[in-house]
Order: sequence, then structure tokens, then C-alpha cells
Amino acid sequence: MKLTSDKIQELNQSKLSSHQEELNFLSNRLSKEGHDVESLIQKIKDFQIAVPSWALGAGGTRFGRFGIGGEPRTLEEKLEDIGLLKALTQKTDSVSLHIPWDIPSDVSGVKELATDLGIGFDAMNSNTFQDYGQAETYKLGSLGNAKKSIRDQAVAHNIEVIEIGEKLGSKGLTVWLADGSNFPGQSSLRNSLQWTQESLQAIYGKMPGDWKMLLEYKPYEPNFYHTIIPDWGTSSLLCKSVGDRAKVLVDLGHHLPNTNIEQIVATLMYQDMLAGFHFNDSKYGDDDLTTGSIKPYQLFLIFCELVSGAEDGAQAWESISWMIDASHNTKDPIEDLMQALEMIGVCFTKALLVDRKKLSACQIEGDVVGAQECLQAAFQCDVRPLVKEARIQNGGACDPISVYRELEIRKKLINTRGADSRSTGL
Ligand code: LRH
Ligand code: MN
Ligand code: MN
Repeated sequence: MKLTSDKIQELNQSKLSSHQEELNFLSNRLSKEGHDVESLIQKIKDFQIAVPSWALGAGGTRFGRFGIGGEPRTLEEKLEDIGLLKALTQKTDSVSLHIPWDIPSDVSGVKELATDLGIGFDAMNSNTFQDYGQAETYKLGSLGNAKKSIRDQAVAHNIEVIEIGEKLGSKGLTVWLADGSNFPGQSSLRNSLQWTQESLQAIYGKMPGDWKMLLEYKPYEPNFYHTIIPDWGTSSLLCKSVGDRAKVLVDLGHHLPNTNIEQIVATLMYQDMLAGFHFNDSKYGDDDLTTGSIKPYQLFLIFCELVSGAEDGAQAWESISWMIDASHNTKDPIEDLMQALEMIGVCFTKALLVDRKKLSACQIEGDVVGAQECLQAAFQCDVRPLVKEARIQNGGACDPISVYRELEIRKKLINTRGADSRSTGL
């Protein structure tokens, strides 16, 4: 199903006057504080986040999976769902595909549909952490496997992913490796790192000159003794040995509890080494929960680093890729993604409000309390009218979730796709 912008405008009508009142109130206050409200709204409008193809169906855990019905059965249907998200939120304009979950059977048809929906192809994700009928098993690793034939197979898969991505117009390859070991002695810590490096170099050599490699790290899972790329430092080290266009991907869930992720972001930007993000949230580990649902203050602090790093010229904003990577076990994925996109927009906007001049002065003068006040003043401000205004100006819905519910979109998807349709992915 397709949502027309006329329908969205029509549904917005009854909500516009109260929105305008709230917006005027906030705009007056921000203007008095010296903010350029028009330029804030423009920045929010421009900030777009890619949606992963695997987040449109119910994920599940190793204990079970509860289908939500109407899940997209094909790549085309996944694109249609992202089209709905785009129409409602105007906060996403691209999809991040995972191969082999999303091998397009008709590349030009898929491209045409995407163009029609206004959706581009963000970074491609390779998959050497599952077996899906390939000659050699990835049970004991892929790019860093002790067996050369397995490493070669994994390299060849990544090259295939690049080729598919090139046809679709993608400009990046995201590599996440499950490689590691479950028990001490199972693998050589040093050799497996070297093999991984050599494999990545071989893949990088096959990447088009205008592509970037995004190398994701994760401390544990599915291996629980050692993971070859456990942290940003190891990822950065490998990237530097591979080439200029290889950079570190930060997945917010890929840290041990209480890790200072904003510091990692600052350090990576300091070196121009931040490739991009996988947004999600977590309480314990790689929980893949809705972005901003558990630690919104952390998300705000991360955006403070991103905004200041870009404004200070440490790393260009445009060089960073933005993606969601979440899983939905109990919520309707489309509603969940709308919540995530909203929270990303809100925390980004709050970070734009930080009085950076004042903050710098506090830091220099050693005014610890004053510095905290600067951050809190921005964090506590309810910026939702600005985020809403940006969405409306882009043609989106005043309130995306209520429109989605009012139009009974899930029910319609179930009617066309079936109550137990299943999407490919995790
Ligand atoms: C690994 C990961 C990685 C995968 C995705 C499905 O935990 O974050 O990005 O590609 O999940
Ligand atoms: Mn990820
Ligand atoms: Mn993950």
C-alpha cells in the first residue's frame, strides 16, 4: 500500500493549529536565546537515517518468535514498508540491505521501485556469520578462519555483495564479523587477527574508489571467549592497515555495560575515523531495543559529540552514515521504527541547542556546575514542536503513529500479505 501526500495533508489539518501554537511558543523562547530557528528546522529536515531491511519483520530471540502478521515477504515489500515510513516521518530516505537475506531477483525492478518511493541504497551488509548453503561452513569463523579456503570463500562473498551494491547504487560495505572463539586455546589470537586483516585488505582492494568500508566491532556474542574485532581500537587498527576509506562503525549495543560511547565517538572523530552508526538501545548487551528507549541522555551526549566534532572540523558531518539496527520482538516494527526515528531527531535537535560558547568558557574556567547546566538546559528542553515542524515542512504527518493507527495500516498489510507472512532476516 502507498500513502499519498494528499492523504497525509488531509489528516494533518485538524492538528495544525495547536501545533502552531506550541511551535510559536518554543520559537519565541529560542529566538530570545539567540538561536536561528529557521536554520535549526532546516538541519532537522536534512538529517535522514537509513532503515535496515531486517528490521521490518518480527525478530525473535533464541527462545521463540512471535509473528506480527503482514510482514514483508520480499525485498520489494520491505521497500514498500520503508516507503510508508518515509511518507509518514520524512526522517528516512534509504535502506541498508543484508546479503543473502535481500538478494534482489530483479535488480532493475527493485531500483525502479526504490526510485519511485524516493528510497536510496545505503551501505550493504555482508553476512559470513550464518550458513546458508555455501560450500564451507562459517561455524569456526570466516574472514579470520584458520582455513584458507574458508577465508577465500568469505572474501568472495563480500566481493559479491559489493557487486550487487554497485548495481543498486550503494556506496558502502558494512562488515560485521562473528569471528572469535568460545574457549581459550581454540584459536590463535594473533594469527586470527592477521588473517582478518589480510581478508579485509583483499575485500577493500575490490571496492570501487568512491565506496567506503564500515567495520563494525562487538565485544562478545556469538563467541563468548574472544571476538576478533571486539572494540573500536581493534577496528580502527584494522581500518588503518586497510586504507583511507575504511572507518569504524559504532553500533550502540556493541559495548560492555556503562561504556562511555560518547568518548569513543569523540576519539574516532578526532582521528577522522568514524564511519557511521547503528542506532539502537540496550540495558545489558546487544539488546537491539528501540533507540532512546533506555538511555536517552546517553544518546543526547553522543549527539553533542557529533555536532561539536563536525562544527569544529574534526570530521565532516556528511562523511558519517546513519542507520538503525534494531530488532522487534513485542512491538509492531513499523511503529517501533517511527519511535526510533523520532528519538534520534529529538536528541539531535537537543544537541543543536547546546550553548557551545558558554560550555567552552565553563570548561576553561573550571566551572563544573556551569558546564552541567549548559548541557541540562538543552537536554531538558522539549524540542518536539521543532521536530514536528521539520516533518510537516518535508510533507510528513503531524503525528505519524496516530496516522498509522487511524488508517489501520497493519491490518491492511495483514490482509494483503497474510497473518503469518515471514520476512527474511534474523
Ligand atoms: C551484529 C549486528 C550486525 C549485523 C546485524 C544483523 O550483532 O549488529 O550489524 O549485520 O546485527
Ligand atoms: Mn549492527
Ligand atoms: Mn548487533
